Amino acid sequence: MTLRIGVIGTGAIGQEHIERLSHKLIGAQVVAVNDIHEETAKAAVARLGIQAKFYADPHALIKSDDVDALVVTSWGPTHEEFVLASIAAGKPVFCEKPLAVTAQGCKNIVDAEIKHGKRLVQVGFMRPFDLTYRQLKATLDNGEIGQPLLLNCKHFNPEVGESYTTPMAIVDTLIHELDVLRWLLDDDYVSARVIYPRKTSKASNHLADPQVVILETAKGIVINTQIFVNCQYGYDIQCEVVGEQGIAYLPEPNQVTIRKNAHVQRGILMDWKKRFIEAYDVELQAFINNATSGNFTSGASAWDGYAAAVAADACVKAQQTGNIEPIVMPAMPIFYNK
Ligand code: NAD
Ligand code: ISE
Repeated sequence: MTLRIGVIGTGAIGQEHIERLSHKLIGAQVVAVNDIHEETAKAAVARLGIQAKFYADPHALIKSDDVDALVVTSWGPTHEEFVLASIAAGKPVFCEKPLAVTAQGCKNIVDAEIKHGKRLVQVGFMRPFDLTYRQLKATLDNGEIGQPLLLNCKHFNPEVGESYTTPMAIVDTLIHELDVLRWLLDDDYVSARVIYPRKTSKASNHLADPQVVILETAKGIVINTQIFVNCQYGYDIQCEVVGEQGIAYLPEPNQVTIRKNAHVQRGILMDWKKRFIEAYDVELQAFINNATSGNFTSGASAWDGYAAAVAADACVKAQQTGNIEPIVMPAMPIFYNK
């Protein structure tokens, strides 16, 4: 069976996902697209050489009998509306992060999914599918460095556009760490604090950059994450776990090492698309398999999206107050037990 997919939002990651669904992965076909910019959607369809109908109305696309499942890759503030409409139509939906821009928005989705009675939602948190994070998790789970005590992480981007603001460092960027570290440590967060170091001259007036977020978990692990989205030199994701018996580092992406002219050199990626390219492939193949079988056995759930958003809300508050803000995570409903 071929899963007929409708894509809402044909910008950067929308086009990446359409390409992998159409030309790389197995069992799916993109048959419908929507974007508020009609020309963007039509140009993407032409460039990628696919047969997909343009729908001016995203809700008509969601309801269409020609569409079995949805991929939502529009701007974050639109996600809640489109995911709720997909659940109302009883159709599986892959939604890029964030699931919704507030914890309450994610909770509305969780409630709708539970009411529907069957899992339909997968969130685009791809890092748990990434080989390097899986290697790091296996090292921790094998007890190779003993109990984890302390983490030092970095989420660095070379630059961001003018529309990027201070809270986006949390809801757009740190949200990946909020998801993957909860999975890596099998733990939940209990508090957050944000510190603003000296500001880079490369950041706009409406962006504090870099930022340091300090999270504490229920097991007492302290996580120090530096977010620096105008670092200039590369797209650099780092994670160092200090344990009772040693330190484990997230492996660097594979790059050739060159020894030349009295230097040892290794490249650093500049683009998020390349750093996690395999993880995006695996997560979307998982979605095709989940949606086709009707059994969501892998990938981030709506509850995972909600958990990250609860922590993100506290981090945004901590940005504003300068205080240590509590993170109170309700117990997971049995519905989401894996
Ligand atoms: P983008 O701006 O390149 O594309 C977004 C597209 O959505 C645009 O074409 C825009 O016209 C369209 N759009 C906006 N409002 C719409 C609406 N109401 N109806 C239909 N289309 C609408 O942004 P992007 O970088 O592709 O990001 C899209 C989403 O994907 C964001 O939520 C972002 O956080 C997420 N993202 C995730 C990753 C990841 O690593 N998982 C990477 C990049 C982006
Ligand atoms: C982008 O929105 C993503 O989600 C990428 O994974 C992230 O690392 C990048 O910083 C964001 O802009």
